[in-house]
Amino acid sequence: VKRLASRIRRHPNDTIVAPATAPGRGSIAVIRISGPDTFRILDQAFGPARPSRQPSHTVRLYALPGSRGRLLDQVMLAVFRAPRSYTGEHMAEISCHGGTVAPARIVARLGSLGCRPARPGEFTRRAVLAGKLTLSQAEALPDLIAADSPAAFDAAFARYQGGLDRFARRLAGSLTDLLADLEHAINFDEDAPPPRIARAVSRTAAALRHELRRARQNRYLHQGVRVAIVGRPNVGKSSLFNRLVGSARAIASPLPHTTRDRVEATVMLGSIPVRLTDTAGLVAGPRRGIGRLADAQTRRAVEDADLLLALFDASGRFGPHDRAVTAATEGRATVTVLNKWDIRDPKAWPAAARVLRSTFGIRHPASNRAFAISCHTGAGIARLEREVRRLVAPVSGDAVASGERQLTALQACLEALERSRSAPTCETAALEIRSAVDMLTQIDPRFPADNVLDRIFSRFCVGK
Ligand SMILES: Nc1nc2c(ncn2[C@@H]2O[C@H](COP(=O)(O)OP(=O)(O)OP(=O)(O)O)[C@@H](O)[C@H]2O)c(=O)[nH]1
Ligand SMILES: [Mg+2]
Repeated sequence: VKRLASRIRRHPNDTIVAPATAPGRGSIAVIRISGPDTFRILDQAFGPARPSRQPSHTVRLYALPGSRGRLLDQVMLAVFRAPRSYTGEHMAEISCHGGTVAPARIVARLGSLGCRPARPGEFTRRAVLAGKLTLSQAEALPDLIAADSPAAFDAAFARYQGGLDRFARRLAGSLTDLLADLEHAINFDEDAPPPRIARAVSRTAAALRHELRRARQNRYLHQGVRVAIVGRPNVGKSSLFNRLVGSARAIASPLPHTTRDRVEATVMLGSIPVRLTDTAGLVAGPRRGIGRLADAQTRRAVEDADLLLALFDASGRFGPHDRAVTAATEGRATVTVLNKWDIRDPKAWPAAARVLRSTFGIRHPASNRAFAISCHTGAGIARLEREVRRLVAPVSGDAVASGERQLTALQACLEALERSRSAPTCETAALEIRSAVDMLTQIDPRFPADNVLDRIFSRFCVGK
């Protein structure tokens, strides 16, 4: 009852109006109106023509009279009766002449007859409250509209079509089955979760981890990806930066500590905008003065980056400063790069790839191959670029999530599953799995809280 009451209270009953097309010159502009008084207001606005008699889901041509007998504009009117409309309410769309005058006049006229100007995203907000769209579907809309490449559009459209709802439902279903299984084990007084359940949890966690990776990568389509080049002083970071950017943007010199500030440039890798950062060299041990400031900048760049290029010098031996680099990149998505391959020291680097891993125990989730390059001759640069491209490329097929809210919930779900894997007893494992299911249901709550709705719809345009 409480839920119902809050739903009724929140269910708006005023009638809203807004232009749905971008302002400026265009052949037509569309004005939307939604709410219980839609047809009363239209009848008053359109005079004897009486749009309330127009059948639902039809379009008619009207001359729209103004207040003093003059015509405001000639328009097409599409009407939609509740509940078969975008918002679930009575709705109409007026297509008038584009530009600034006609739409403003019509909105003002409808306003004078009792409509309120809609807030950003308010039509979609009503659609969500009426159960026409889930929150996740609604959240895909701004990305759909802002997409500036076909790949970005397709990814957002897949989300708009409800990919996440299906994924979350499937996942919640299999976790609920697991819970039943666990409760059965509890009844039989088993201490630790039986191996078959542990295996099933691992499988589910792996599927979720895979999906999260896809989702993060699809996010790059909209937001771009941040790639930072790190390495000890003088390994050729600025030289690589210039190679990748295609011009001498950063100063490269034989002296160590040439670069102090972060230097940034954006390059396109396929359909993905890449924000590339050149950093000051990392060294082992404490630093003073400008060095310390430079070091702080570099560490911030490392933290901000989605992908790191860890650069080493193949012409010399791996030293303590390199160890500072491997420490900084440990556990991060990193591509290992051996530069100065043209003057490499075969004694120091017998083979590029596996050496770093086996000798120094570097483990990077993104790539376990090392790339030999020369910024002087250009050798290996194209291969390195291909690898970066591969790592940040959008995943084909419809990745299901990519809003911050969904990613956070899926990540929390994954963490609960991981905790349940190491749970000592059936009871604690069951507790964690139950909280994992809760995280999934939070993604698309049937009755979203007002502050969640406010945050989401503040990103929308008026009229959407
Ligand atoms: N032989 C050879 N020299 C290189 C290569 N790449 C860079 N260098 C040289 O190495 C020196 C250092 O290059 P930078 O690009 O300034 O190195 P950095 O890592 O940015 O150095 P800091 O900013 O001081 O940390 C320069 O003299 C470059 O010309 C390469 O592939 N082969
Ligand atoms: Mg430099």
